[in-house]
Amino acid sequence: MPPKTPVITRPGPAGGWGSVRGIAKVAAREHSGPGTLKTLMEQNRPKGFACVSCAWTKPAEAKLFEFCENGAKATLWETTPLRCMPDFFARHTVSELRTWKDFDLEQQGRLTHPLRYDPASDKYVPCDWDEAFAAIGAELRALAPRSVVFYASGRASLETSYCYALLARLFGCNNLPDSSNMCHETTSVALQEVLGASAGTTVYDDYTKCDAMFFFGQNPGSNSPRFLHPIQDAVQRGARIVTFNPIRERGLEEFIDPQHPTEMLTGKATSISCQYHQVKAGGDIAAITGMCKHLFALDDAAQGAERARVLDVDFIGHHTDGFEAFERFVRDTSWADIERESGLARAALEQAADVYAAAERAIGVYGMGLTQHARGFDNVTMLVNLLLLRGNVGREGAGVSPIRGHSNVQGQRTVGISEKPELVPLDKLAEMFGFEPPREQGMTTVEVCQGVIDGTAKAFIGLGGNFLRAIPEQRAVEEAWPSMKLTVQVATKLNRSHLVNGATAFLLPCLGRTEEDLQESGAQLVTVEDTLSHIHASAGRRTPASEHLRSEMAIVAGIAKATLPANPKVDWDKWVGNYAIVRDRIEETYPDLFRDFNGRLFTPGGFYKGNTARERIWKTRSGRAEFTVPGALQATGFDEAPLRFRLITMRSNDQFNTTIYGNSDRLRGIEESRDVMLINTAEMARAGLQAGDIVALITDAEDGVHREVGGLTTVPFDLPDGCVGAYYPEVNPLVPLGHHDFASKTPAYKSVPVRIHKQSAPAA
Ligand SMILES: Nc1nc2c(c(=O)[nH]1)N[C@H]1C(S)=C(S)[C@@H](COP(=O)(O)OP(=O)(O)OC[C@H]3O[C@@H](n4cnc5c(=O)[nH]c(N)nc54)[C@H](O)[C@@H]3O)O[C@H]1N2
Ligand SMILES: Nc1nc2c(c(=O)[nH]1)N[C@H]1C(S)=C(S)[C@@H](COP(=O)(O)OP(=O)(O)OC[C@H]3O[C@@H](n4cnc5c(=O)[nH]c(N)nc54)[C@H](O)[C@@H]3O)O[C@H]1N2
Ligand SMILES: [Mo]
Repeated sequence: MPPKTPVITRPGPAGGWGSVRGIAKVAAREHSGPGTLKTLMEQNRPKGFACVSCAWTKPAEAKLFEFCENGAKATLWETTPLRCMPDFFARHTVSELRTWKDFDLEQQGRLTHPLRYDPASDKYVPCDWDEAFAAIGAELRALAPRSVVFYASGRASLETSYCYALLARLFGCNNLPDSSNMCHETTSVALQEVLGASAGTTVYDDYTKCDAMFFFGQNPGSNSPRFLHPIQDAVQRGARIVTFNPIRERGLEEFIDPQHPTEMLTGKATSISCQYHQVKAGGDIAAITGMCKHLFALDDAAQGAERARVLDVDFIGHHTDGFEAFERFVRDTSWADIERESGLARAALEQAADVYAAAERAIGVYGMGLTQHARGFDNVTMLVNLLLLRGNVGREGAGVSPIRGHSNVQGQRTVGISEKPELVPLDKLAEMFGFEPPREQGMTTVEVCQGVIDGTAKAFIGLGGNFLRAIPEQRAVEEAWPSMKLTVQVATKLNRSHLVNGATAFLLPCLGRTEEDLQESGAQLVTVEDTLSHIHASAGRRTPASEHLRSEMAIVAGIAKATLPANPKVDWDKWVGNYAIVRDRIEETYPDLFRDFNGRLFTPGGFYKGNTARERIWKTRSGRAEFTVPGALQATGFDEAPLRFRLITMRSNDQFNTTIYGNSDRLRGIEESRDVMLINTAEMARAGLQAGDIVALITDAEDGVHREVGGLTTVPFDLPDGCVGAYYPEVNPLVPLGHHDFASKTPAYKSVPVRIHKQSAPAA
């Protein structure tokens, strides 16, 4: 079958009627009933539930509808009346389902029964919960702890996450990778190193006070749309937004607030960015070096004219380390190198630096455009360098602001889901629960993939997520996966990762966050941490999708009880009966972060976990904030070569990670098909291509592995030279496992070296 032809349109502003239509389409497809609006109204509100979509904060003063297009889609996705029942699995073998599209799998609706994989019939068959737990426990007990992986995808609550991490450690390993290892691990490692705190330093109030925001590779229009409100407010009070992004993302250009009647009726959009710099993928280190170079020039001039300094010399002198080396690096780097590596003109970078120099308070915002590179660490620390030059860390209205992805991904790390034992208070756990916690490093996501390929990983427990779709080196990992002894997936809907199984395999359906979680002491609350480090309670109220579902907490406890020897200090049944007891344990483990945890659950806007860097307490090696000299000017980790392109893997506003809601990338004007390759017209000519040509992308790496994804339609698109774009997760087989950030091992999904192979001309 020839690939479906994409339809190219002129995209409207972010928000507006387009977003309302987007919600309506998903509502129709999910057969949402009238009760759903009631559920939506409870989203992100005090006493309601925390959105299952992104990690943007839930402000103290909620809007009438404190949800966005994508949050609504995520809720409708979870609350669908469609059900994926045992009879469905009786009709389809697992091999057959493996040929289905991701979209069609999830479209079957919510999973309803615990299922065991039966290799004889190649089908999933229903089983009891107790039977499942007993079998999982027996398999686990027979395995060496370090061969077992406990993956988490970033949604499970703080309570469940704490217990999950404890389960792994009581079992004997630190193999606790999570989706963060493919996402913001770069942030956790880099900010910890240079600021001594692994999370962003801003709070909501800072957005209302800043004079400028610098956006590096974060796309709020698609990925955190509620963030557009404070951005719009900031613009309207005169703050300036400067964006660095290879793609002109609509949400950073124009926004119509869908909750503002006049804006909706008049179609009057707010212009967002005052400057938009289409940096080359991987060109941010050079771009920021250029900005810093101009700041030094401005500062030299100010000193010459005896005007106020441009650099915050006081801050630099009292609070930072490594300034001289950094200054030398910037002064020694030539504009020619900066222009070549960033793809931006000197004048453009000077303009960006002028806005920065004029802003008394500036925030640096970033996302996957910085973290998912071979030199992601240098990307992040360069942004910090820029902020440090003018003392923009630890001050009101200023700071560094990574925007996290999954709704509780930051929180999972906070309460112990980490493969890095040094980040976890192991001595405290030892004392609380009377055991000797494992001290050796656990596996990151990349190391898990390697472990599956080389046979050292023998069991995989997935607390949510779609691991096999989200990872790099997808084909080799998928091929090796069945040689594992045990695979267990805890999920709400069927996905690809459930269709490739170990010798023993279970698919365990869980409650979603919108659903009432009834336990012995009554309906339970859970908690999550947002990207601004605020902790919120979340209460589901809907009737569960099936009476056979269990909460994630109960499933983790079920596995734990069946696997671990009895421990009088860990009463799993009591904990499941009342999650408040687990919160007490969390508070006992992390007394500084979770003081009076149960008492502060309903603090408007959540309660703040705190951040030492925000208080200018630097828990770094030098005891100061660190300036860092990057290892190279470009972040791609590979050399230029003729007709070698940098592939940017993209998300659309009609997907949440591997969940594809539909084929409409409305904000980029690409409709009907996701099987596309975006490229600019000059590069198209250089590569001998025409619009509509069907092409394959082939990874341009000299490691002897052939990686290819074909059937992509060539679409002319405004991208920088040398770059092509295609959708995640479809092109994940192209990403080599070894292509990751050198410091954090976050896969370098935003610059994959590829060649283009023309397969055929467009169908007439
Ligand atoms: N609707 C929706 N919302 C989501 C998600 C989703 O899939 N769909 N996923 C959630 C998750 S888990 C996450 S982590 C976040 C992700 O949210 P973001 O951090 O926004 O991630 P991406 O959209 O992958 O990439 C961000 C931007 O980086 C740009 N970019 C690519 N390469 C470069 C570069 O080299 N330099 C610069 N400066 N920019 C670059 C891209 O053009 C894109 O606009 O969103 C969360 N929210
Ligand atoms: N090429 C490329 N690859 C990427 C990225 C990229 O930008 N480019 N981004 C990376 C990033 S940032 C991330 S975070 C990862 C995402 O990787 P994952 O977090 O592993 O993947 P998701 O697609 O978010 O997982 C979706 C599945 O989660 C399950 N689920 C949904 N809700 C719940 C729930 O409440 N409980 C449980 N137990 N299960 C639930 C459903 O079964 C659903 O199918 O992908 C990474 N991969
Ligand atoms: Mo993410």
